[in-house]
Amino acid sequence: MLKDFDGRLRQFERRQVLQGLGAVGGGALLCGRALPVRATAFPDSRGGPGDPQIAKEISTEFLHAWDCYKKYAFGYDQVKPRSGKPDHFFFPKQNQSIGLSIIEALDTLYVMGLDSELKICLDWIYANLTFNINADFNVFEGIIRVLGGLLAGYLAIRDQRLLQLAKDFGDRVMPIFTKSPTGLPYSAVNLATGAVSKPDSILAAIGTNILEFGMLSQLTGDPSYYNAAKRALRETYNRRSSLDLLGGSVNVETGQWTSGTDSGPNPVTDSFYEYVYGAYALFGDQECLGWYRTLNNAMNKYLVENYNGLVWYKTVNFQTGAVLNRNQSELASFYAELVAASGNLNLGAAYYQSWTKVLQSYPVLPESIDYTTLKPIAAGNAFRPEYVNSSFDLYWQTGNNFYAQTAYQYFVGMRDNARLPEGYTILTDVTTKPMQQGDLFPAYGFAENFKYLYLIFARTPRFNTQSFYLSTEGKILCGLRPGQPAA
Ligand code: DMJ
Repeated sequence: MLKDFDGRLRQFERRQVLQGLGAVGGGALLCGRALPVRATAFPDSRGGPGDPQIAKEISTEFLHAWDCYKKYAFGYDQVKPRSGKPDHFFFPKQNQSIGLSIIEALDTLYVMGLDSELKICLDWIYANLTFNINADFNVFEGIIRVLGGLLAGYLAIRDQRLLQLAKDFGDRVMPIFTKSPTGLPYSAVNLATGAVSKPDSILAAIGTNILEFGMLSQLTGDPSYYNAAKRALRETYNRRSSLDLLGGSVNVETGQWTSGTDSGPNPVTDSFYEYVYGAYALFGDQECLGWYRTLNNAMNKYLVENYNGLVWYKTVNFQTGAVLNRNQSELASFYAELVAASGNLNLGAAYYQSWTKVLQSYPVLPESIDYTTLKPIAAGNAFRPEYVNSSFDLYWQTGNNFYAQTAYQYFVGMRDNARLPEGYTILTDVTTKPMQQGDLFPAYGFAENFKYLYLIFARTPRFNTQSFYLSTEGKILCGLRPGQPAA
């Protein structure tokens, strides 16, 4: 019965996409790129049936982190595991939280089959979550974490209350687009009054919203969310240089670039390209695919370089292509999977190999390196998920067990160094022995690291390994199967 109901719902959603989103052409995917169906099983046991024992190890560690949050900070945004204190992520000045870790964890709890924990979270959300908060709100983080979390939660359990909260949140954030003279979004909005602020927006903030806003359009039948997000991408694309490169930030009121630095997949751009391509992968938007191809080709021409046998993305002036630095942020390591998914498996595999080489020296990657020496520039690690994000996607794209093995290596590095008697933590220095531990568990740890790892090794009827799409925050926007039993 549940299956039939889900089938009808999906049909309904498809109609909404095709009718509601004018931008999406006929024959569009309902969601996610279809992965190639493999004729044969993977060469070893990790491919076909997965590895339930490793999956169990991973969910056990997830629970180790989760129990600490529950004990010391439930209902707050994050936990400080060493001091046993809560942490406010969005509204520290107001001393206020919105239960961010709970929102971030919803679909992870679902795919891991942790149903009693999921129920506790849902009860908390229905009783407590409100967005009527009179304070400036960081929209980049808010959209990928809060809106994405509520949507993924809804896609997992199909409770309308989650969708209503997502819509309420989306409506409160919409002024970032509608109040902007250029259509490029402001970086902050007051959730209670709709007042916008911070007009100098970095590329990540301008372009990391079409997946969540598009899904909101798809689920509500209101195309305005998707159209606003797409306009921002178009406005950015139209401001590219004659080399087809982009600067780093724009004043959304004047429309002028405020930084002419193109750092490729590194900050301040990072997930921008992921979302230009994602609009095609998730919604079948061919125009966005064309934009991605143009921009990515230019990066291949002016940014990609082979240095001492490893592939990296240098940072350049977007108008001249002149090299500005050869730093590489760990945040960019997700780009290995994206460049592979979009058609260049050789480059994606090579970029992953570059980061794997660094992982051999530092079992937890430093925040950033100078790739001419492979030495850290910033020696901490904020419990970063980007490398294992690539492991996960490359594993499912290729069926190559190398990606499962290196993901496991990443897991061991994390467990050996970031684990506390209670919970997990960020690291302040990965170059010392033992590594220096900080005192924070970022909420995205419940959305990303453990989920990517788990979904490499687990096989659960709740997740469709043949067709899925995860956002930059690890939210499963396609591929969840509601109403299924746990693994
Ligand atoms: C997460 O919020 C997301 O992965 C985002 O895209 C980049 N930064 C963090 C994790 O490092």
